[in-house]
Amino acid sequence: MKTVLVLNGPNLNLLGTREPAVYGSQTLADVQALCERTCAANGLALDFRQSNHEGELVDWLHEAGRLQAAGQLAGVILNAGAFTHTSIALHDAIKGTGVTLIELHISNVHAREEFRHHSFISPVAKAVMAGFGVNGYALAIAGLAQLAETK
Ligand code: CA2
Repeated sequence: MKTVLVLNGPNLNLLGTREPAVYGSQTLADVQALCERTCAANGLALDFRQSNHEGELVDWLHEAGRLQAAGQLAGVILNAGAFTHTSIALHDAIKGTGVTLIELHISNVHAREEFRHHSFISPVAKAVMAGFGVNGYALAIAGLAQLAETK
């Protein structure tokens, strides 16, 4: 059974505590439970993580590249939070590992402030998901499962 690695970046540990109009009222633990159910329904295992530190996310992407090369990983779903709009290091890590990655945002970043419109992740992502609320995590897992099947 292949694994899906779901990586969450800075401040996503605060999900459900503030800004419910933008991000909804579910917590990151609720999102993890949703991902567990969706992975199980698609015959996949789940590895779900969150970090506020850019370097830790880079290290996890390197680990993902090794696991994918070994045939153990279906791919990565990355909500890089605000690092989406700033991080050349994450761009380089995704490009350098060649990992299959879906960029995910809970909100529709293109309908928000101008500074959220640019992403360093999109050019190196297989696909981009934004604006479906936390249900986007389930949709991204289903998409990754289909990609893995057609390989
Ligand atoms: O829409 C998304 O998923 C974002 O990646 C969320 C990031 C934001 O910087 C991106 O532009 C879009 C922010 C995550 C912080 O989430 C919080 C949730 C509740 C309370 C405070 C922060």
